[in-house]
This record gives sequence, C-alpha cells and structure tokens, in this order.
Amino acid sequence: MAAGTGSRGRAREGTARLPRRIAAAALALVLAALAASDAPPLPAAELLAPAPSADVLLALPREGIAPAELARALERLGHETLPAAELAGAARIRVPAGVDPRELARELAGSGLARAVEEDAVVRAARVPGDPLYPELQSSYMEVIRAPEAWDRTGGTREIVIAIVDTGIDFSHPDLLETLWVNEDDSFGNRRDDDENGCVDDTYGCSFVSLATADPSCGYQIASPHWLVDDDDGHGSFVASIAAASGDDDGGITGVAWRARLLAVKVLDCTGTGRISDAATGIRYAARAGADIINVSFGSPRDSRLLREAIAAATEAGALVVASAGNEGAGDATFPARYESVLSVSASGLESEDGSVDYRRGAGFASSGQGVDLFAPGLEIAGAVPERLCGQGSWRCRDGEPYAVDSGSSYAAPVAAGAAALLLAERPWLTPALARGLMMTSASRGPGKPPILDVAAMLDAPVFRAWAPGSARPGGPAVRPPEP
Ligand SMILES: [Ca+2]
Ligand SMILES: [Ca+2]
Ligand SMILES: [Ca+2]
Repeated sequence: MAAGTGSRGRAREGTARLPRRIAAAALALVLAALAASDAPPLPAAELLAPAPSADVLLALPREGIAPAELARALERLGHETLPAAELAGAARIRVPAGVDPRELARELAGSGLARAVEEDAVVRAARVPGDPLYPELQSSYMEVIRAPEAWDRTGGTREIVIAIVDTGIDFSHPDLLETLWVNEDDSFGNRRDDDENGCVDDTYGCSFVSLATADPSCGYQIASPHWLVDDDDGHGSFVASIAAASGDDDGGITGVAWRARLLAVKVLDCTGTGRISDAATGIRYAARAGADIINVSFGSPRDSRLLREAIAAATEAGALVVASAGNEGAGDATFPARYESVLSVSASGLESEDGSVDYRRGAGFASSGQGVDLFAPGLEIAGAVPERLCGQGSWRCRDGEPYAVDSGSSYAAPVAAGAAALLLAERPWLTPALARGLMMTSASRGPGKPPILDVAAMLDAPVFRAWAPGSARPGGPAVRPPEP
C-alpha cells in the first residue's frame, strides 16, 4: 500500500506541472520503473474475465490517476482507447479483431495502471411495450414475473396457437383482431365440415355449446351454431387478451405473448357456464385443430373420466393444457387443473394495507392445496372486454374504453399460457411434459412464498435432452430439436 500511496503523490505533482501528454508518458514511465524496482509490488489488479466475444474492455485506474490520464497512458502503450465520460471512472479499450479479449484483459491488469479490468458488457433495457395502459395497469405484475426481460428476446410468434376454451372471443376488439386463428381448410358458410375435423364451418374457431343445455336467457336458436364463437359473456375475451393481446402496438394493453394467435373454442354459454361433455369436446377439438397450448380457465370440483381422457388425448397430440387451479382458498386444485399432465396455475396477488399488491404471495381466494403447480398474477389484472358488454354484468370498463381490471384464478392461467407461448416460440420442439416441467422448475421461490412464474428464468432454463430422432413434439411446428 505504501508504494501505491507514493506513486499517487508523484503522479499528482507530475500532472500539475507538466503538459498533459508528457504527464501521461511520465506516469507510464514512473509506474513501469516502479514495477521493475525493488519497491514492494503494487496490489494485483482485480481481473473480471471478459466473455470471448467481448469487444470493449474497461480499465479502472488506480487511486490518484484520472481515467483520462489512464487512457492516454494506455494509448502510449499501443492500445486503442474509446471515448468515455469522466464520470464513468474508467478508460475504455477496444479489443482489436483477432485478439483474445481475455489475453488483452490480463495484459491490462498486469500494466500496473489499473485497479481492475473487466468487460464493457452490453446491457439492455428490459423492453417495455408501447401499449398506453401498460404502465398504469400492467407493469406491476409483469415486472414480478420478469416479462419485460423475456420480451427483450421474444414477443412470441404467430406460429404458436393458444386455444381459449371458454365463452368465445370478440375478434372485433382492437387488441384481439390481429390475433385471429384462421382455418383455411373449412370454407365458411357452406354448412359442411369440409376438413372433417368434427366442426362445421370452423373457419374462425368453433362452438360446442349445446342448445339443449345453454341458459334460455342466451337466446340461442340456430340449429347448428358451431361457427358462432363470438363472446357473449366477456370472460373468454378477457382471458384471451391476458395471454395474447397485441403487444407494443400503441393500443390498450399487451398480452404476455405479443404475437401468438388465438383459437376461439366456445364451450361456456352467455352466463359463463357449461357442461363437462362440451368442455371435453372443445379440448379434443382444439388439439385436433393444432393448438400448441390449450387454456382452460374453468374448473369443477368433480373428477371426470371423459374430461381426463380428453386432456390425455390433447397432451398426446402435443398440446400443453394450462388450467386455472380454482378459487378454493386453502382447498385443492379443481379439475381439470388437478390432472397430472396439466399445468395447474393458481393466482398470486395479496393486497397490503397501503393498497399495493404483493404478487409474490398467493391471493386469498386462490387454491393452494394439492395439485397446484405454479402461481401467476391473478389479482387486479387488466384485460379486454367486448365493447358492447361494457357496463353490463360486472364489467366496469375504463373511461369508456373496452378494457377492465378484474381478479380470479381464471386470469392467472392465461398469464402462464402466454408465457408458455413465449417458451414454445423459442423452443418449439418441447413436449408438453418438458414445457410444464421447465415452467415449474424455473419458478421463483422466496422463503415462505409460493412458486411464482418467472418468464425470464423459464426462457433461460437449461434443458437436458435425451432425444431420439423424430421425438419432437407431435403437432408442433416442423422444427427439429437442436443436436445435443
Ligand atoms: Ca371443420
Ligand atoms: Ca365449411
Ligand atoms: Ca395492445
């Protein structure tokens, strides 16, 4: 330390008296002489090894040396420096083409001029979408699940289809019209199931609400209502928008997956209720239509063989089923969330006394017993509402805009479904079991806190592949897994 103090004193006097360029040269010479003399050695510079791809290094000067002085001294030693603000407190050194940045870092660390050498690594602002309601209504929970960091990498892709098995979707909504799934194999309006997939005229989705069991107040009259997937309750549109509303488009809100497509499968009537038989049919249809992810934001306390077999068939066909675990409090997850192959999602979000919401804690109403795999935000979640339903039922839209804030585990499931769409956009070959496993193991877990969806960690999670040729996900895009 004594030698260091001495050299600092000399350096200061030198710079005060001499013109700058000469001062830098003198400084370098002094330090070089010091290093070669019998004086106690300078403390070694801390070396934070740069990545092999590093193109700029940072040298932090020893105490008493100004960054600009260090830069000039390094120039004299043959290094190319780059402009740096005085406040940065470091000199920036370009790594010449063909030079190993680790070698160069060691050389700089050994120069005796720097107290530390590291990479001037690239940092990125976590991407925040331009949707106007995002900052006020969505950022608090999107940040907890680290969606903005994931959006730096992907906003999803139109190749990935999320089926919303629910009350239908209002595709005339400005934040949903770009997300429409289209089936070109069944021509619309000819009353024939041209592609023989079990649904007549399902060009834009399919309804399996049966006239016999629908609530009379819905006024369903058409003999073959398969094509009528319009949302007459609002629940399905709200759920759909949470998963995949158009993002970063200067309108309304953003979905977790900005670019995924939505397949509307209507199994719940205008009162938001339906039958297990219709739900099972809808799930089978969604898988057959090629859905990569099937969101089920409803549940029943009763186990059902029919529903269980439909889930098994959908999983077998390559679709990840994501279901809400229900609003049972300390109770167990409802069905179908409870089934082993389904990603069972409960709601996080606990309001504290100051009115803020802690999305790292389970919601008071959320199921937290057996069969819950993961928690995702489900309290005070923003979503799209069909404009004509604003002010009806419980929909209180914002300032005349077709958006509202609502709570329930129904809304936690599509957060996870959207996240799954981002995961499959990056790794389309993941089987449902692998995707579910990755989402569970990458969840963040604080002491005494439930596992919370972590979208950024999910995208970074390592996958141990044991691939046999052709073992990629059935029904997935024609992309092979990378070689191990
Ligand atoms: Ca059809
Ligand atoms: Ca047709
Ligand atoms: Ca939007």
